[in-house]
Amino acid sequence: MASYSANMNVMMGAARKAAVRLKRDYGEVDQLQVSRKGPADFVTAADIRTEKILREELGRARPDFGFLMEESGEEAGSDAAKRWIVDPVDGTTNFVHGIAHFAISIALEEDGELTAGIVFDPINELMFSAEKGAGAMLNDRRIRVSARQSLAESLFATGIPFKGRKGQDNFLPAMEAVMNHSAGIRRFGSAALDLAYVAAGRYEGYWENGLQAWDIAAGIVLVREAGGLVSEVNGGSGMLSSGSILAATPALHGTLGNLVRRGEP
Ligand code: 2AM
Ligand code: CA
Repeated sequence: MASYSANMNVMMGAARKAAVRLKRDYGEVDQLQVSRKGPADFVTAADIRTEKILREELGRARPDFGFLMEESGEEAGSDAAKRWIVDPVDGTTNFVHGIAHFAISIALEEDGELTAGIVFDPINELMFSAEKGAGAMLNDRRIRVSARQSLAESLFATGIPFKGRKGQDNFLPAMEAVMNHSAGIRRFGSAALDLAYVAAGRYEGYWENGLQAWDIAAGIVLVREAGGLVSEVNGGSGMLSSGSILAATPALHGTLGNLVRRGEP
């Protein structure tokens, strides 16, 4: 049996509790597809409901910690050094469209450093978790990044810019370079799960720009604890503030960075 710290148990418990209602809501999205108003408002309500449950559960267990949450923003705690970074539903567009690929993401930041993270896919019951120094797990089993070395056999994930997200002029050349040298590119629509999949060795790497701190905070801990490397696309370390991320196995992080930045490996 895997054993977890008290904070990890708090995070996993909160996610499992919030997931009960979220799954029920997801089951109703399908029926809403046909209604004229569509599911968007309903999903916003589900998002807010999920965040409220997470806020209550985490706040009850750790009353001193602060929060950074997608829907309700920043909330200072009496312990200024600790805060939860929470995305109630990462992959909202999938949720709206009845595609079962989304997750609850919770990270713990202590003294400005990410120390723990969980990404929970409630439909497939996949609990990805990691704590600094303790490794990364998927449903109580240890996970590691992929050992694949060959770029030609490697699979990468990315996020395709949408609705004119700014500053992404370089996306098409980057994608062209990666597709010309790798086994393929996937775009599944949840940054948190993309990072969890890198941690679990499913993708060799992942890059995306224009994200928010709550999309990636937990996934960063997962990839690092699974033995992978995480930086901004330009190589810097300010992922949470810039929303730029490049995560990969140690063997391929430099190569993926080269492909994305300058079009060759
Ligand atoms: P979300 O589902 O919580 O919105 C997909 O490319 C990733 O981008 C998802 O993790 C998604 O998170 C995030 N995302 C979606 N809309 C966004 C926006 N307007 N700004 C930043 N990130 C966004
Ligand atoms: Ca998100």
